[in-house]
Amino acid sequence: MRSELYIDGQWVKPVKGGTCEVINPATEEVIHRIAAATAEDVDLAATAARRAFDRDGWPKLTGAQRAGYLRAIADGIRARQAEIARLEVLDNGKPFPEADWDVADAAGCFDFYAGLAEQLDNNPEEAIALPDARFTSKAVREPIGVAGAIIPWNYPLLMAAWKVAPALAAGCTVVLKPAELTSLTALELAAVADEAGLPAGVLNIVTGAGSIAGQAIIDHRQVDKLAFTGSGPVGSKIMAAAARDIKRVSLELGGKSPFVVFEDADIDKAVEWIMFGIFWNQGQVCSATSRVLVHEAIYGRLLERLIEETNRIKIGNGLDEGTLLGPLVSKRQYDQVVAAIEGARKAGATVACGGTRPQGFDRGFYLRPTVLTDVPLESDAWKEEIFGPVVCMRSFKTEEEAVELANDSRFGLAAAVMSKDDTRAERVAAAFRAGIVWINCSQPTFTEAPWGGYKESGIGRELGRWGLDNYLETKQITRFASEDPW
Ligand code: TXE
Repeated sequence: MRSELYIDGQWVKPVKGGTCEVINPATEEVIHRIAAATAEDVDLAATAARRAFDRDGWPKLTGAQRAGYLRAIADGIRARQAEIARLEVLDNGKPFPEADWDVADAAGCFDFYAGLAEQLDNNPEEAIALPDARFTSKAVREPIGVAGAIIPWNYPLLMAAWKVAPALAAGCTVVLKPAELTSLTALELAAVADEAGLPAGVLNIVTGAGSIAGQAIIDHRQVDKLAFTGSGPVGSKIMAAAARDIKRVSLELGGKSPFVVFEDADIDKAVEWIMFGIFWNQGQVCSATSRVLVHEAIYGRLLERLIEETNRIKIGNGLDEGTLLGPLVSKRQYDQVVAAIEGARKAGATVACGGTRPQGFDRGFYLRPTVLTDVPLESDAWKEEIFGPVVCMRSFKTEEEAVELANDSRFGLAAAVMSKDDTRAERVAAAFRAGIVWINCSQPTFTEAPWGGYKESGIGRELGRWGLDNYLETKQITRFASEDPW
């Protein structure tokens, strides 16, 4: 396990020497200490990234040359996939197969953006038709500069990949701050990049507190673009900092995503997707479908099956074979989710199952997966992100009512619909006010497809070619091409 900062191609101790604890959420043990960066370290990182961008020529490489580094990083991740996945489990608590999947996805993300970096070489210019024949004009894409990326703890390596891969592909250099709770695999990413021969200063990783190291990144004048995934309140701070310095900004914030199940849906399949949609990663998923709306004709039967299956979920240490639900990431997150369940109960909701620590677990931030019914529409449980394995269930009578309830939220990250009637499913998908819509499933995520939210769920899109756009400027070059004087 690494503990130092990775700045300008070197492993260094933080200037002020601070550290923070790494706690295994399955055992509550302190398993390691990592560097706690301060503004001084962030300044070194941002200065190195600036130099790598302005003088050392990272943006001047061809897309194919940058793609070579990205592919080497992808290969480096895959070469140590099991080891990195194990670290992810120790740090975050998620079941090993999910961590393994995340690591494979992170490698795939670097491969995907390698392909897009190559395409930048093939198609760098777009001719623009002008109404005045004496002029010709073209638009070219260029990297923004130094990107400051700040990521959360729910998908530690994958979120790093979602930011670093497109930024490097575009020709930006990066200062990345992982979440203080889960920094181990981001440091491994730095090690992999170092082994891949990535030039010094192109990728810098600073670990530490959000209010100190994170704040220093968003305030730094050498940082041109901020990319953030995390909570709404911090997203607002980042947007305010970006507004002050006119930094480019992309934000992926929380959600309270609906899942509408019509009466013609297969109940067993619906139950499977509902469970995947809210219990995967212990429900600590920004796009979790945490509000489930079921047609009244099947509500009773579906609820019964859901409770039965939920009570069967195998809870345990993420490293144990067969574990489907691990601990929540931290004591704070556990307390927050338990408080949300308590709040729901006080507001009049029924805890149909779960809501307590599982029996036999006296250590670790374990919580039984929870199904809430009778959740009042005005309650926090229905309206606010809980970010834990807690689903709110409700029935509806008509399609119109379902869509209205689904869209009645200040968030708009994801939404799902299940019906055998394709026309209806498409109609509802079109009516959802959300950036990601799933039909007959919930959560499948592809690097190729745009990811991001409507309303308070964020701004901008990650992944796919849209993710590359986040790190590119557009320049017009217009030439006076006439012999006549102006
Ligand atoms: O998030 P924070 P937290 C939601 C979820 C969760 C809640 C709180 O509801 O319960 O947020 O989680 C860095 N300047 N999501 O407190 O604080 C911080 O160090 C710059 C949804 O962990 O937003 C970390 O790296 N950076 C979300 C990152 O921001 C700052 C995933 C996220 O932490 C900063 C995670 C500052 N002033 C939580 N303060 C999703 N959309 O998936 C903090 N940070």
